[in-house]
Amino acid sequence: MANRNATLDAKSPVAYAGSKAVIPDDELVYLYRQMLLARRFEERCAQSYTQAKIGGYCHLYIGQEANLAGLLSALRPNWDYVITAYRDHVQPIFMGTSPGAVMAELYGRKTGTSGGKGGSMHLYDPARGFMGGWGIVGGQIPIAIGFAFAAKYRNEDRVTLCFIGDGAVPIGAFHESLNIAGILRLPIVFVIENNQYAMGTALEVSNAIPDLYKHGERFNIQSRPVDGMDLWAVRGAMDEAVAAARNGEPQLIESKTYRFRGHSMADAGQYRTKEEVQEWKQRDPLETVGAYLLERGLLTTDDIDRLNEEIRAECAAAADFADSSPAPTEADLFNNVYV
Ligand SMILES: Cc1ncc(C[n+]2csc(CCOP(=O)(O)OP(=O)(O)O)c2C)c(N)n1
Repeated sequence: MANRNATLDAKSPVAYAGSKAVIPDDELVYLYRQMLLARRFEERCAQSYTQAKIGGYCHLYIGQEANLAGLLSALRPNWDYVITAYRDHVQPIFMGTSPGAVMAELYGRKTGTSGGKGGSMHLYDPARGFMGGWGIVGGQIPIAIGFAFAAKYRNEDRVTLCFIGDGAVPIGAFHESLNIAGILRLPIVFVIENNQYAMGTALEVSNAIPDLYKHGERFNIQSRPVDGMDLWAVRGAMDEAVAAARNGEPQLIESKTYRFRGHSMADAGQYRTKEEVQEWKQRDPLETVGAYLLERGLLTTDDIDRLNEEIRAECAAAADFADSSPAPTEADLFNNVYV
């Protein structure tokens, strides 16, 4: 269970101070490796996109890895449901989907998670509980309600984690879905990943209530903000939220975070200053967790170098696998289609 420090006063900008005790040492090393894998995988995607191996849209998760590890590690593997929008490469990898299958999907190959017909925004691995990346802003939220309702209806104690961008909060489906979750007391955790921008639109331009967690309170959903650059804080908040959701109490977390790269590979980032990006990079979650592991003697710099080497090789192998995989055939066009 989480160690909640100080206060749960929802008005404080960061409700959880993030006690280090929420993550045991051996798990922390594992989570650091998963965060490194997410970062290096996305960097490999950027390279493949530049080489025109990946077509269409490509949204990278770089900078937000404390959310990935803090949220997903609080769930039951191969049991709980996870659903997100289009920034979706790293969640299935964290949940056990092979990086090769994810990269193959990005390359549009038959060996991809959606047979090469979904691409970057439509990864899918239901066997592991990953119920998809979805391209329509806010479109995943009513679908998440369906999973949470099904779990409750079938008397299964599965929790649904629904990732939501700050840009999806003004969308009607967000409010309708929270209302239903509040009425039916669904086992769901909504996580608003507030990375400050929806494409080039800053939070305060598109949201009348910039404290996004407050929307949950309107629907009788326990809600709190958390420092999304702090792995321990995210995990502490999520441990509590998951325990409550499994008891039939819907939950909402607003995680304040930042994406270091553009909205997508095609974004030149004219809407924010270099200084602002640099400021957030000072709080790079990989640096913070890495420094802590070194300081505690849980890893050495040699260990970290070796890990990086290993992971780079894993990502290069994923790209080779994608590159050498066949494209879908003409006949595949008619598979998985309702006629
Ligand atoms: C209904 C709808 N409107 C517009 C778009 C175009 N669009 C794609 S991403 C995006 C911004 C969403 O930002 P946010 O929800 O904050 O997520 P982030 O990209 O920051 O992860 C928009 C407007 C869309 N995909 N769907």
